[in-house]
Amino acid sequence: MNKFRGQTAAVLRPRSTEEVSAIMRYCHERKLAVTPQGGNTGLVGGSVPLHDELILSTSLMNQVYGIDAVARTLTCQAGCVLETLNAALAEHDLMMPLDLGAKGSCQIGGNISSNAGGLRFLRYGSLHGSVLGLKAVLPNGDVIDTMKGLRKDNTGYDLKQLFIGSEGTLGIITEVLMGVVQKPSAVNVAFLACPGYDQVQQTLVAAQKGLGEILSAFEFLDHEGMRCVNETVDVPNPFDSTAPFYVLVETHGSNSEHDYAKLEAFLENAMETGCVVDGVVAQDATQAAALWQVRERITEGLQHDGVVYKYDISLPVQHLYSLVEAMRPRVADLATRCVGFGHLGDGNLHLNITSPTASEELFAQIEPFVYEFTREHRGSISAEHGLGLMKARHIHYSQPAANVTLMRQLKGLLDPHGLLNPYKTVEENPLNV
Ligand code: 2HG
Ligand code: ZN
Repeated sequence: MNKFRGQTAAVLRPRSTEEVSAIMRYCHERKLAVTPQGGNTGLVGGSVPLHDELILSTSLMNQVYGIDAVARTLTCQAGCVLETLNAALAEHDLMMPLDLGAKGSCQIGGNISSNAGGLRFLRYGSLHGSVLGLKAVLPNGDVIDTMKGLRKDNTGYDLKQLFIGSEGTLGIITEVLMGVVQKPSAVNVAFLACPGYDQVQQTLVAAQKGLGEILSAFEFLDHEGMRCVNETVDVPNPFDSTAPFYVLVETHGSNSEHDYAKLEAFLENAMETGCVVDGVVAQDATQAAALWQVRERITEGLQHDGVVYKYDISLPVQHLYSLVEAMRPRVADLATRCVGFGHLGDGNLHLNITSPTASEELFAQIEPFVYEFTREHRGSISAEHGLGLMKARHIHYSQPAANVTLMRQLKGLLDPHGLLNPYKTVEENPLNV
């Protein structure tokens, strides 16, 4: 994002849990700080060293140990790239339960450390549910091993959960045992235009009702998001005329004709009730991929404007877009664009405001307003990207003081010298970056 610039004396590239353990033991004895780094695709600066931290890169830890097609599990090292894992699983008609735009370079260890959500969370759920086990190296070099691969195991605290979403501040994930899912033999994609946000919400309700268990994604973007991909990355609007909102609906199932008929019936109904004013259903995989491009390339498109102020907010669906509506007049004279898009089915808004160069005046219109609005509506200031460096000091907007105290106590217990990914997540950032 050209926002977080770090420096380091050395990048360490271990190949095994044992090597990571030896590194951490060494660093612990000498009080050397370490920033773990996976595919470096995060959006909140979580993998950037701030002062003189060593980088521990997981990129050489890229072995797939095995796929169990009966138990539906995959065992691998943390540095495996998400897309590579999907390619290996495809041979068994299986796939990973998560998918995100960064799939070509993000690593599974980083996905789990940041508890990445992505495009199909609606259907396959959180990594807190689909990670069945992992190995994590603690700051003192000890190895926590939860790799038994059992789906049910109620013996004491579920320790692996500590490392899911803690952004490499409590331990370094080195090996992973994932619960994986059936690769759907029937995938359908529809792209819809809606006349207003109320109609977008009604379309979501209709999709949940009419498509039920085959609904695998419900993504939305506003007209500013559409204009951005049209102008900056040459992705065309599938429709001749523009609309205030667009929705991408996807189904994953096992019977193509049956799913297609369901999707058509849903669409017909949505058009009859006026929730949808225009709609197209992909006729083949190429067309489906082209429709996905409109949604998936917004992040890249925004980058073309220069500086991007990026927010990843959880809000109740009915209040979700009012944040964009409240923000737009505040930034109108200063920003290039103010775009709202995201995972509507999960109540997750991506609010992005762009400008040619960094502007304090613009920033003052955005923060703390965006966080105050989120707190007022009982939302979360980070739905899926994490706190990293960018939002660590704002944790109070989404967590009560006693929760933050317990988090800091846990950090102190596992990492008494504060060596692992310092200044991130639950720690105050001394530089106020
Ligand atoms: C997405 O859903 C990513 O495309 C990135 O989480 C969101 O750029 C963003 O704000
Ligand atoms: Zn997202």
